[in-house]
Amino acid sequence: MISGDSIVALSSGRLPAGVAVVRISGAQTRFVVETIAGAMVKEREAILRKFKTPDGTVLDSGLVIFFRGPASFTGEDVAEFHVHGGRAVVARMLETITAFDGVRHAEPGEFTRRAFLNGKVDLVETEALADLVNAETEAQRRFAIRNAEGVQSDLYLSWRRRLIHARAMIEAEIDFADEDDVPGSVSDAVWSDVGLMIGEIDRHVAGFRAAEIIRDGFEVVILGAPNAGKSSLFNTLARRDAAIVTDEPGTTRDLLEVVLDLGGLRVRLTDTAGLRDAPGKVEAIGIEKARARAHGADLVLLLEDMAAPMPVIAAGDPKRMMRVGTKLDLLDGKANRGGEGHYDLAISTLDGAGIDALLAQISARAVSAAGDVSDVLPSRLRHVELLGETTRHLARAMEQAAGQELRAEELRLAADRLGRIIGAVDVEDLLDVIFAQFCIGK
Ligand SMILES: Nc1nc2c(ncn2[C@@H]2O[C@H](COP(=O)(O)OP(=O)(O)OP(=O)(O)O)[C@@H](O)[C@H]2O)c(=O)[nH]1
Ligand SMILES: [Mg+2]
Repeated sequence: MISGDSIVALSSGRLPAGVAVVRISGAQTRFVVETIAGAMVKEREAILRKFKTPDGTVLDSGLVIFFRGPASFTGEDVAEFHVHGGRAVVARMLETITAFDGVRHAEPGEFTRRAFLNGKVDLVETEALADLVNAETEAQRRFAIRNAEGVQSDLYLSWRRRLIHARAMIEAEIDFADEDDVPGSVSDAVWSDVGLMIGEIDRHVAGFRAAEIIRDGFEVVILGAPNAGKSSLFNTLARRDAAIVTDEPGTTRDLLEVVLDLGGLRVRLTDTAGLRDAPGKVEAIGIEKARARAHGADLVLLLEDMAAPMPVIAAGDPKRMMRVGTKLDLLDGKANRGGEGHYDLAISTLDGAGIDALLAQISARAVSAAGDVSDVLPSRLRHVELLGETTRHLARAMEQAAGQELRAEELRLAADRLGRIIGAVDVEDLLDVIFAQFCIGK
């Protein structure tokens, strides 16, 4: 995919828009700017120009900015044309630029891929850039921007440096084994540091669930008997009629999902089929799906109609479950029909009672599960897997019986795994997977 070609793409968002940014990167950039903008422009300054095709037809007028490589995002010569964001303007601009020899449309993530290959960003920063572009909530944005600026990479680099140092010490000890100038206390200090590092990596990996909640969302599933008011609550929280509500038990059959932004955190809310025995065929499948979804959820809202309680059995961790009594309005304010403390919360979707309190509780649980957004956390399963391999090699290196050579080799393998996370070590096989996460133009 990488070649001597220059690449061009619309790098800004959906058209039509006020302004659109067409970006080009590669050796042809200069020539394209000279031709389209009429003459070369000063570096790193926004210059207003008329943009013309090579045969002199005016395309548009707008700003052009030229970044000379290697001081650019990709490390190559880069230019941005800021044009009016009309579909025809952008189409004609792209058509004109790709008509130049050696210029073609960029593939998804290709600008960032060039930045990586030119050493401008490492792999973890690249992944964080993808997260930043896709961030929808404030927590996602804060998490992604810190990692894009290298906080996570710095942690892995510091561990890797410590391991390289440790190995150098151990190998020195091997080389000078018959001489007395490497005191035993050096290797003791090395191994105790390696032991500490295993603990540090394990604690870091334990934060992955929190990172997943920030990135993918806190998963809330609504469960309960038919007619308990699940879909009514789902619609109230979604603030639209996303699910069908009727007084007929068994209305909802499939899983329905909406995404909410609660206090800056992404929350995925799922409505499910009412749980009951001996349902019809379709409903039975729906109930099966409901139970499966609830099983993996961060929080289950177990709904019960307080005016007509129909207890259902929902297995699961009680800490991840909230009992919600519904249809409070039918009880003349007498909640807790099931006895004192039977419900964690009573609500009515009819008059809105208890809804704010419910939202506050969901939000509080999501915030506590996501932890502190400023923590440095592994942001991909890929990181967790390689960190797991790192600690396995470190644990083997700690086995005293193994002999110094083997132990030093395990240190090398551990440092290599850390290197693979940031892309400092051969990762060719990973690149297609990682850059495919991007849109075209990034
Ligand atoms: N009075 C009152 N009625 C409610 C309330 N919430 C829901 N209902 C009514 O209860 C009935 C069932 O509501 P749904 O939201 O469809 O219940 P469900 O749990 O999704 O039911 P299934 O999809 O069949 O499992 C409808 O007639 C609703 O109008 C409430 O807070 N107060
Ligand atoms: Mg329903």
